[in-house]
Order: sequence, then structure tokens, then C-alpha cells
Amino acid sequence: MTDGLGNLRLWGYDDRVAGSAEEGARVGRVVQVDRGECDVVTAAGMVRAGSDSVRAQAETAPVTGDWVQVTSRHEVLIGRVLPRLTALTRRDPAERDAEQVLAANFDIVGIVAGLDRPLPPGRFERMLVMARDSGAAIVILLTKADRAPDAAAASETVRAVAGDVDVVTLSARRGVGLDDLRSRLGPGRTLALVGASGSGKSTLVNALAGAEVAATAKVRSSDRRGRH
Ligand SMILES: Nc1nc2c(ncn2[C@@H]2O[C@H](COP(=O)(O)OP(=O)(O)OP(=O)(O)O)[C@@H](O)[C@H]2O)c(=O)[nH]1
Ligand SMILES: [Mg+2]
Repeated sequence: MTDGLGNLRLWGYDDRVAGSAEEGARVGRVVQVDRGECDVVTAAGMVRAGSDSVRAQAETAPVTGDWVQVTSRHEVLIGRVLPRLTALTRRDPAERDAEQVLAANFDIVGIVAGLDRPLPPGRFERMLVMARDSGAAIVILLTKADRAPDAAAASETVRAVAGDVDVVTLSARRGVGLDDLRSRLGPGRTLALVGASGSGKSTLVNALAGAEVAATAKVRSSDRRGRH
């Protein structure tokens, strides 16, 4: 931890990232994207970075989770987006063949579904396909077990559809299943959550963090990072 990168390692910086960056480049990880600007965590702390103005249209636009090279002459800019190790993508509904990348470089993707309502037919399978395509490990997270009349039976139904994918039943309210999920994470590992609005993603993030880091309950149309 004497190389000044100790902090970045907690954000997932490792030899694979180091190996894909140019010699001497200042590397950081995009933790949030909004209105064409990004919050990027670097060894020196968090910086607000614009996308490089000379970036060609065809070049990769940064998404949450990307490792990037930043330059700072007059303002901090994102130069190169490093090759993605994993990515959640979906077809752009407007452009039939264009793929939209939602998030990158997570180790695990959690498909979140609330046990307080029936699984949306088709949607669950689509999320499973998206997760399989991402290249990351997958876990199905069944939330709100305290709201299900028979959580065990509901979990069994999901297991039948899920095949070899692990299923964890949780209740953020009662603290059930959190240790199981925590044991799959750890320093430097990144979890991406996908799931319908209201399925309990933000509540889960807050329960894991032990702090109110994500707003819950209200549906926010302007904020769909890493979601589906
Ligand atoms: N009873 C119970 N309610 C829960 C649990 N987890 C989440 N909820 C409730 O479910 C509602 C939606 O939860 P959110 O965490 O905001 O859902 P979200 O998936 O982040 O939704 P969007 O941000 O709209 O995509 C909130 O009212 C939560 O309090 C749980 O384990 N038990
Ligand atoms: Mg939310």
C-alpha cells in the first residue's frame, strides 16, 4: 500500500486494470455519470471529470464502473476508457441494433425481485440473459421475504427457473440473508444490481452499507444507472 493506490484497490484496482493502462497514466474509476460528466475516484480522491471534447462519436462513452485514464490540464477530462472486463448491456429500444451499456467491471450481478409481488413473466428471464451476457458471476436476490406469505415456496419456484444460479432470500427489514450476500462480496469487489422499480435495490444497498447511501421508495426517472 506504499504506491498510493491503496484507496483505489478498495474500489477494485488490480493487476488487470494496471496492465491495461498506459505507462504513467492517471487512472480512476467512474462511480457516477450524469449530464455528460462523471464522478471519478482516483488515488488522490474523487474528481469531477468531463468527457474528452475530442472524443469521437464512435468512441466509448464512459459508464458507471468504467476504469478510465484522466488528464488534467485546465479541467479534468476523461481520456481513454480502459477495456471492460464485464458489462451489462441492453438493446436500445429506439435503435434496433444499437447496444446500450448500463454498467461495467462488476464482479457479481444481482438480479433483484421482490417477494411481495409475482415475478413479472418474461422480464425475469430477460434479466437472466442480460446477466449471463455480462460475463460476471450471477446471484438472484429475492427481497422482502417478510412480505411473502410463503417465502420458501416462492424461492423454490425461482430456483426451478434459475437453473445453476444461486438464489438468496433476503429481508432488509429483518436483516435476513444479508450475511449470505456479504460473504459473496469483499474489499475491491463490485456488485451490480438489476431489477424492476420498487424491487428493493436501494434498500438493499443501504442495508449492506449500513447507511443511507441510496434514496429509496420514490421512483426517480432521471436516475437509472446500472438498472433495468
Ligand atoms: N417489508 C419490506 N419492504 C422492503 C424491503 N426492502 C425494500 N422494501 C420497500 O420496498 C419499497 C421499494 O424499495 P426501493 O429500495 O426504493 O426499491 P428500488 O428497487 O431501489 O426502486 P427504484 O429505485 O425505483 O428502481 C420501499 O418502500 C422499501 O421500504 C424489505 O426487505 N421488506
Ligand atoms: Mg432505488
